[in-house]
This record gives sequence, structure tokens and C-alpha cells, in this order.
Amino acid sequence: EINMETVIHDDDPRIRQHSADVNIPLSKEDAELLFKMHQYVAESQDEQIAEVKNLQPAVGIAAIQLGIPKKMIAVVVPIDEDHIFEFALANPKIISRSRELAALQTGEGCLSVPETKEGYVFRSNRIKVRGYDLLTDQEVTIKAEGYPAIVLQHEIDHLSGKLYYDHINQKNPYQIPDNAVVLE
Ligand code: FHF
Ligand code: ZN
Repeated sequence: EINMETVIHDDDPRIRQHSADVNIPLSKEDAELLFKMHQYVAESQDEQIAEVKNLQPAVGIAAIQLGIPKKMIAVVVPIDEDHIFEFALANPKIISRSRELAALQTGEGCLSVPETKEGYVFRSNRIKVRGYDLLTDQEVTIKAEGYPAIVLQHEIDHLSGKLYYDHINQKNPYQIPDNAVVLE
């Protein structure tokens, strides 16, 4: 089961591990894990379920956050009233990225980082990601811009052991590069 107790933190060296590709078609075990990761993220955004199950609201999760070094991520990003950007991806890979950077005005947080680190986390504003999506059972190429692109990059970073605060400028956490925008 996935819950706040089964998510590992940044004091656990496994969070810095590199994750390995998974075989496609997914094994039953991998498909079940990826399905549960997606379910966890979706449920964490349902106020009532989150309260009963004591879940911190999240927009994404990577398997390594459960201590499992496999290239699998789930993202559920509410866009507006009736649009959700959601994928349950195996072997996601960024195939292109914009030179323009973007960061969230409010910074980022992470299920695996109990103490919030403040500062801008600049990432590419637009990316293309290829991978196998369990929700549609298809190889997909995803074009993402702005917030959904930032969430995807946060998750894909976990697959190579990177954490959001690795990207924060230590000298000036709120410095904005020339080619960057701050979102929101
Ligand atoms: C979150 N929560 O989802 C954060 C953490 C930018 O690897 O962003 O560590 F639930 C995955 C709407 C707006 C609804 C914000 C990527 C952040 C990824 C999870 N919450 C939210 C929401 C949120 C991490 N993570 C603070 C839990
Ligand atoms: Zn995270």
C-alpha cells in the first residue's frame, strides 16, 4: 500500500539511486504498481479521501519514492474545471526541451522532502516526453508547457536521483535568469 509512511525521504540514500528501464509490455507486477501510483495521486487530491487516508495532496509520484528503482511515474495535474493532465508513464524520456526556462512563483515541494526549501526551481518551459502510458495502453509523445511541464520534469528528475532543491541557486534563491519566466 502507498501512504505517507511508505514514501521514503531524502535522508534515505535510495532517493539518490538511478531507476532502471522496465520491460514493455509491463509485467503484471509493474502494471499494478503504476496503477496504484496513479490512484494514489488522484486520491490525494480528493479532499475526503485525503482526510480519511491521511494523504498529502500531490500532483505526481515516482516509483523510487516508494524505494523501487524502476522508471515509472504518475502525474495528475488539474488544468481547469473539466480538464486534467494525467499520465501513468513507464520509461518516460524527455526528447526535446525549450531554451526558455520557467519556475513556479511558490517554489516546489516534494513528498520525499519533509523540510521545504525555498527558492525558484528553473526548468524548461516546454518539453516533449515519450513513454508508455498505462492509462491509454499506448506509446505516447506528450507536449507539455508551463505547470504540467514542470511537474513532469520534477518526476523524471526522481528517476536519476535528482531533487528539486538541487536546482535552487544557493547564493540567490530568487535570481531570475535572462531566458526565464516565473509562472502564476
Ligand atoms: C507534489 N504537492 O505533488 C507536491 C508536494 C512540482 O515527486 O504540488 O514529490 F495537490 C513527486 C494542485 C497544486 C494540487 C499543488 C511537482 C511537485 C510534486 C510530489 N500539491 C503539490 C496539488 C498540489 C510533489 N512529488 C508538496 C507533495
Ligand atoms: Zn518529488
